[in-house]
Amino acid sequence: MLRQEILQLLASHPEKYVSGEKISEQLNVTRAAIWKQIQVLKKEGFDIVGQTKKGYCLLKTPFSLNEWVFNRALTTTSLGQKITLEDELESTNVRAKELARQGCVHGQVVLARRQSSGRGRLQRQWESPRGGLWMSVVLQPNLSLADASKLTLAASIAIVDAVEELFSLRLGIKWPNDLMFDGMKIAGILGEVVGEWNAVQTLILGIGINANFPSTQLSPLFKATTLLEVLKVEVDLNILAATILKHLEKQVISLEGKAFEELRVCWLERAVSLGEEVRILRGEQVIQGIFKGITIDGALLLETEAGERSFSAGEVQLRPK
Ligand code: BTX
Repeated sequence: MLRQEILQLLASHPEKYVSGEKISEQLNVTRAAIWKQIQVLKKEGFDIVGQTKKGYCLLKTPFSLNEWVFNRALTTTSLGQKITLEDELESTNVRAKELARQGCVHGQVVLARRQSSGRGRLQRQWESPRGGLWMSVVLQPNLSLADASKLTLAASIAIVDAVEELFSLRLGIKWPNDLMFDGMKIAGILGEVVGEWNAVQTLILGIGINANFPSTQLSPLFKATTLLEVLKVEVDLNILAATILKHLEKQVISLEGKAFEELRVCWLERAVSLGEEVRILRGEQVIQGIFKGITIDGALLLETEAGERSFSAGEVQLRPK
């Protein structure tokens, strides 16, 4: 596509002007056609300056999701090699499931700039305004159904590590897989198995990060924050997505190598409320105890007056005391 070729050419001359004549010769198109495409790129958020005698210079790429910028940031070998990017989707998990049923590849990524009906766990709603990172990854790893919950643990670790690498910001994981900053939710993960696991072995990993918007755009009932509020600057969603995928790919590979105990330890190092008194809600029932850690499958270990008990993520909710 001509636009991508123009970008490629400009990006290969960082901070330099490339003349319209040179672009026109190399890409075999008219200068008017180039000018037209440059206007479209500017609308997409590319900061390109044009000077009559010098030509065009690419100053900055957009922070909003853009396929070309995302591909340039990607360093993985399996995750994100194929992507679907839409301006708006009902839910990236729903689209990823459709693609999985049609037989898409391991590592297919679905991205949307906003979701009209984003979902959380247990059919809860996930508010997804423009400016967030709403992404689903289709995983067909060499693991069994029993190990599906380990992949959501791996995703939490990947998000913490990516945010720390890019912004030197340390998030905490609230069991089972909410990402917190200062007691407020900043990201969430929704893992869903598609079809018969043993036949197709597919897990959709939905990742939602409150990034470039203020938390006033979310319901005031949520205890939520965003990267924009914490960092005071907007972040490049393409680099954020690519860095999460890099860390996730590393985790998936080590899980396939059966490094389960390493994963548990990594998760515990990033967890919040560990060793603290917490409440577990099971329907109407409230169980109190000390949060001791997690099992190899991600179940929560609670030390209660009646001894140690374990709870799986599907059945209970964790509340700090
Ligand atoms: P969860 O069930 O742990 O959290 C959902 C709860 O979090 C809601 O009931 C609400 O109280 C609160 N909440 C809703 N929206 C937000 C928000 N933006 N920030 C903070 N708190 C919020 C967490 O579920 C899993 C979320 C996964 C979202 C991703 S986005 C990409 C993919 N597509 C999709 O539909 N879901 C996933």
